[in-house]
Amino acid sequence: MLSSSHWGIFRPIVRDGRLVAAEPFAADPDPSQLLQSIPSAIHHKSRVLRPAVRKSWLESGPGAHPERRGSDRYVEVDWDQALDLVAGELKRVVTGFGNQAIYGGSYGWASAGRFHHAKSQVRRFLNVLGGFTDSVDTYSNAAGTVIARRILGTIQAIDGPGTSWSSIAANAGLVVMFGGMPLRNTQITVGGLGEHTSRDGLEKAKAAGVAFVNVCPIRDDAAAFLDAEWLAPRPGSDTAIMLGLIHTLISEGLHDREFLASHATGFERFADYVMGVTDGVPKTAQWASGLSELPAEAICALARRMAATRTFLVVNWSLQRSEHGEQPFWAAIALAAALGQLGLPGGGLGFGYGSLEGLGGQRRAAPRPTFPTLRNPVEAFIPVARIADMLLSPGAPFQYDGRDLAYPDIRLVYWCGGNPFHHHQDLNRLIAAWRRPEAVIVHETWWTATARHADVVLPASSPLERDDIGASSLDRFMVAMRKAIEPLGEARSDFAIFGGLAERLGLGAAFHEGRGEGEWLRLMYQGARERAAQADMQWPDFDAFWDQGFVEIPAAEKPYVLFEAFRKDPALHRLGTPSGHIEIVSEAIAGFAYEDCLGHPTWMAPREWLGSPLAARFPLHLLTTQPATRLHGQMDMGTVSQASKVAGREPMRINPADAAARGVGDGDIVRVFNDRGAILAGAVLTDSIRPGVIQIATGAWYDPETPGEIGSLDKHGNPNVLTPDRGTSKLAQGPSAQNTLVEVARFEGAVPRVSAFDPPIDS
Ligand SMILES: Nc1nc2c(c(=O)[nH]1)N[C@H]1C(S)=C(S)[C@@H](COP(=O)(O)OP(=O)(O)OC[C@H]3O[C@@H](n4cnc5c(=O)[nH]c(N)nc54)[C@H](O)[C@@H]3O)O[C@H]1N2
Ligand SMILES: Nc1nc2c(c(=O)[nH]1)N[C@H]1C(S)=C(S)[C@@H](COP(=O)(O)OP(=O)(O)OC[C@H]3O[C@@H](n4cnc5c(=O)[nH]c(N)nc54)[C@H](O)[C@@H]3O)O[C@H]1N2
Ligand SMILES: [Mo]
Repeated sequence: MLSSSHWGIFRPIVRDGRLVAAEPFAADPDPSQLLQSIPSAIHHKSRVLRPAVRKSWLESGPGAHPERRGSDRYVEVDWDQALDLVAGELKRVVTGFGNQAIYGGSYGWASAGRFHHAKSQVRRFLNVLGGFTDSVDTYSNAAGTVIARRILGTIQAIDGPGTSWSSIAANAGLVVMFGGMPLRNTQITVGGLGEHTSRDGLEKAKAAGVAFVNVCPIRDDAAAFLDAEWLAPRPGSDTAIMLGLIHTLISEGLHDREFLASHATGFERFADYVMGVTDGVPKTAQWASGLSELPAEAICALARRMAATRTFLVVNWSLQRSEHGEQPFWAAIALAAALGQLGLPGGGLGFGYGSLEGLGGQRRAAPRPTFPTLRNPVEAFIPVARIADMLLSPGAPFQYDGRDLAYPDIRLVYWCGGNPFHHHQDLNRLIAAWRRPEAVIVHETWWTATARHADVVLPASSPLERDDIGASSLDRFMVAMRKAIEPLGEARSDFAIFGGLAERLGLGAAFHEGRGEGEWLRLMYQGARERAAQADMQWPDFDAFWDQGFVEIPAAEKPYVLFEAFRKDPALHRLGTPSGHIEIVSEAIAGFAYEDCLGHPTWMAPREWLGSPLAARFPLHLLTTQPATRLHGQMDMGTVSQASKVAGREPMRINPADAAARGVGDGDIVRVFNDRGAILAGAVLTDSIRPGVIQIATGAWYDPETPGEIGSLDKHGNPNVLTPDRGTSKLAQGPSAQNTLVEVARFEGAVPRVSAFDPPIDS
């Protein structure tokens, strides 16, 4: 019997009704350490066991004391009372303000199963109710996705399939990694996975003689066995480096004029910008050196080396999670076009090979079971990371990808399967915004910070407490996730919760169509199986699949090469752009006349980076990277994450020189602060990080010293207390978490106890 998670398929070992171990799937060559955390997390004291209502709200009704969200205690109620309350609230808001007043964007990763996919469940429910204000794009890759759609006409370079590692190993001489290739991130893929292949892909490329260059503020983001050359730029300077590389290529006649003429549009005009014809500033290697602090000779040498050999560029998603985050992706596309190797085996580029598992895997496209979410009649939406702007400024205008829009007036926020108090930037600003709606309803499995800022919290069962099907488009295995234990406390699946609400609202049949969990799983599997048969894949029937535990989709016979067909015949295989070519100049974007996203890749200094005046007061650049020991905030209470804490706080990696200048020693508790807030963290000294930069992973549960208070010290180390809440630009409006300057000091006070995992319930 199997189950699955975003970090791997596993075999649950159950004793006396308790999960005692999660054994790695036998076919996985490189299973994730995160599996070890599952048993401790499933039975952790921080589970939400019963429906709970915020005290002031229960006593005084909807909207009462919104400033107590975060500090109020909770009262447990029975399911009937909880569902009556939520159904009544939904009715009140829809009747009084219309469906647009419900924000159901509900961003978040939830769990791996395709039926109990929380976000699909909440969407279907709210659509049946008449619709809701939704969100578009992701925190992962908003700027990258929007720019790639416009420049390449597809997001395949971001979402895969990308050029296979096997093609790179066989054909490339050089891999240049902007943002490294951190294997910690490839533990994960959305929807779960049976096979971790990134380490093997890298090892084979190395064994085949491929050389690696790591352009990254953090050395060990490239595995030691790669023996990569380390170039350690200032964070946020990649666009300048790429322009400097292109300048060198043009100056030395190393750019591929033929490819640029036949497959790209606008290179001449862009070249005028690069050479300084249009603005008097030639983007030389020397110029790029001034911004990035990489030696100019290293930039020139890298450009020559790239042009002289088959080169693959890996650009991680992290680079676009910053102000003007569209630019490094656009500049990377221009650089790859100038090198002229897109569509050749082992050449070109791929985004996110070090962001997720599976982008360079060798697989066949196969159908996946999906749960139908139906149509949303409400047209209002926001770019996902603009949530605080929306709540704080109803009616205010904003721009997005060529459209002029306005923020809707939200009265009710519904969250199911995500954690904005983990994922959003500038949490103190979010706390202020979160006081605006009259009701906040959250389904959660654990008492996360988001649950602690809700009015009604409904306990969602964990994946081990229900039947499901696990599948990901980036993996070859589809898995029968069979219920292993009974739900803890009174937890119910999101499907059951929405079913109960729909019944109360007279919408039961429209929501569940008379089917229970088992019938939905059968229907979803059969739909995918029929589509598979049309593609000549024979899958067992549902009962055989359920018995067998998984379906394995054979690997593709030959390596995949991104843009191969387009390269061979750009007229027949036009890109989905207006020109059909790679748009190094985009007339459409130029036409929007955004001052923060021009018609071609452009260097624009961010407001907050080591090159800005603010660095005089806050001289350290904070990178908030993905955590090696958990998935975002998930499993922070688990054994693997807990073992990584330093003095009970989230580790902060700092260069020994920066630490010495502040009298900070290894293992010290430090206060990390800027004008937006302050957190405690535990110092880890390492020369793997360049001076001037510190690293704190996301995901430590927000734990304010004074709950509910704006500006309270976070005792635990959630770096989103410190990050800025700004859109990348008017084009994508993505999150720009990486532009954060801070200062660090030894913490001298009495050390407060971490209380993030204590349920806020009076017994
Ligand atoms: N500073 C900074 N911030 C970042 C990032 C960064 O790089 N820097 N990265 C961003 C990125 S890329 C992302 S994707 C986001 C991630 O942000 P989120 O996806 O919001 O983070 P998770 O912790 O995965 O939250 C998922 C929640 O769903 C709950 N859950 C799991 N299964 C179920 C279920 O079946 N039902 C219900 N109702 N709930 C369930 C989990 O308990 C968990 O609390 O964070 C973003 N935030
Ligand atoms: N273990 C684990 N893996 C995960 C996740 C997790 O929570 N845990 N989350 C998953 C999710 S949702 C996503 S979207 C992906 C995100 O994947 P990414 O966004 O790619 O991940 P990060 O760890 O933020 O960044 C990767 C590396 O980029 C480098 N970097 C940061 N800023 C700069 C810069 O300005 N210039 C250069 N050259 N390098 C820079 C940092 O050294 C960092 O370690 O990760 C996924 N993988
Ligand atoms: Mo993400």
